[in-house]
Amino acid sequence: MNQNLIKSLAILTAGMGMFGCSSSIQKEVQRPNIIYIMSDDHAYQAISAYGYGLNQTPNIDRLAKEGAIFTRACVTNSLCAPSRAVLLTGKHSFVNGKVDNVQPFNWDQDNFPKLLQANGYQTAMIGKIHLDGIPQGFDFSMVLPGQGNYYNPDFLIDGKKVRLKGYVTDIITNTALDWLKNKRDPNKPFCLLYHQKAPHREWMPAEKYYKQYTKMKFKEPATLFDDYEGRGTAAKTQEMNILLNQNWAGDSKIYPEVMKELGIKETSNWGINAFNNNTGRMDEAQKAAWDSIYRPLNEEFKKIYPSIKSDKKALMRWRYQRYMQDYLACIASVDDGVGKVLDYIDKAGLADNTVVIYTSDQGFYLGEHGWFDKRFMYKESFRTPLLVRYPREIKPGTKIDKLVQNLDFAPTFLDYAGVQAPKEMQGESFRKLVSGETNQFRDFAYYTYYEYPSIHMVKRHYGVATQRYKLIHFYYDIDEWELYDLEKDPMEMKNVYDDPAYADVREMMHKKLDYARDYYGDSDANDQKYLKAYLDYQNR
Ligand code: SGN
Ligand code: CA
Repeated sequence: MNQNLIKSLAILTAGMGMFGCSSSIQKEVQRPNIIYIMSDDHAYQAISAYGYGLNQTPNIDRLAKEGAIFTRACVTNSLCAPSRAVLLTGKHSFVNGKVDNVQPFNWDQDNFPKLLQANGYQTAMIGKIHLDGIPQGFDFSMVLPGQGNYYNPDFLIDGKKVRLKGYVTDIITNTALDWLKNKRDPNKPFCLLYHQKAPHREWMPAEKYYKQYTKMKFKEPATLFDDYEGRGTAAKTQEMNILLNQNWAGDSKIYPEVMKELGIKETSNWGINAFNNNTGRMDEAQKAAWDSIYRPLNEEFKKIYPSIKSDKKALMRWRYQRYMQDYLACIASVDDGVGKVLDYIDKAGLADNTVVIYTSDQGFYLGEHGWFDKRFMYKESFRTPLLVRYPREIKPGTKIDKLVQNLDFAPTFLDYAGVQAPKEMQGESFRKLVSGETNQFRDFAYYTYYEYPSIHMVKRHYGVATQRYKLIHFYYDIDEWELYDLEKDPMEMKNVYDDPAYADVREMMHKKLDYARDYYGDSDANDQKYLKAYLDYQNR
């Protein structure tokens, strides 16, 4: 018999009782399909199901309503390419080798799509992957080269470059829908990786949404004007400040000629290029629509700039609003795409047997501590949104507060597919946790970050988090420890590492950290190895 046609059987026994099926009834079920939806830099604060009140994401919220929301899901390394390597391999960065955005990724190593493929699944990857080389493990792949572009983007279709007309988020969604409707083999279970580029910098929204969002005003986070008192050198020396480090043209969309007129110097030497490249890809109609909104916005700015230019707070406030308008407008298109895919699988009768996941490659700062970007093990970038719907096993309205990580995706998906995870995979399946069959899960999360010195200047660090505490070590050109009490100080404003009242906690967390490093096979020698590789790469 054709291996690919063999449908594995699963026995549904206890646990089905809560969905109205008698536990005595044994039912044969097909292996589930998997739709893994991942966006890029989507902060959980910008998903309405998380309750921050910033924006509305009704379609993503459906997953929380009809399935589960994870309130403390987190990543192992808060950066794009490393996060994707962890997703695919189920191994920490220092094991899969992709520790930062610059060093190469080895596609020859094992990954979960390869294993699903070998076990009869049809697999596809559509959208951003940000890992060089030809993707392995997919029957079909259509990916953006590198970061990709928002307007009229280039794609690599099974390795061949084509330029497609339109808005990137819509193109990725339409391609995913087309694959689901017309390209896949209905006789096989499938695994689709549907990866948006949005809402990555420089936040270029679709016409429908910039028209709406540029008129909106958003609430400011409590720590927008943080002075980093109570934190260490790393928080004080980063380059992620909205006022100081966002580009005027590239990020805030101030036209270069307007900057000139107002005497504004661009923040970085690529800010104006970024603006020109992004708008330069538009065709005449796209550009005219863009200008019809962003030109008047620039005119408005010309009027107010003289009165706020020496008022740092007012400038920060203006730039924060500008940032949120474009960032959240990008998310509106992402949310529409999720709605279309959910509608399709519901109408096609696939809903019951499809695990749908929504997540981001990491979290993001939306003005907390005055920041944008990610990288730190601090809350907003360490956490990532995670919502999962699988009607056959997950009760609607489930909330999970365990420290599930992106490291756990590969083993979880293999578990759903009935495929044994290789013992080299370091994550843990959360299938039974989210179905309610168990409430046991690893009680810590281990984290590493390597890309320094680099853009945003976030120092190298590693650390361990538990539900209650977080211990971080910043190294290389400093040697500083930070300890946070997440219950008393949820915004992580006060490092209590040297507070005598926390002596016992400090010792306990050091033990946890030693345990975690040992458990995953990390060490100072690893840190030095990757540091040397990075510096060699930069000086090559
Ligand atoms: C670009 C961005 C940075 C971002 C990195 C990595 N600047 O360099 O802000 O941190 O990508 O992002 S940009 O103005 O050139 O877009 S990641 O998501 O790919 O890791
Ligand atoms: Ca990212």
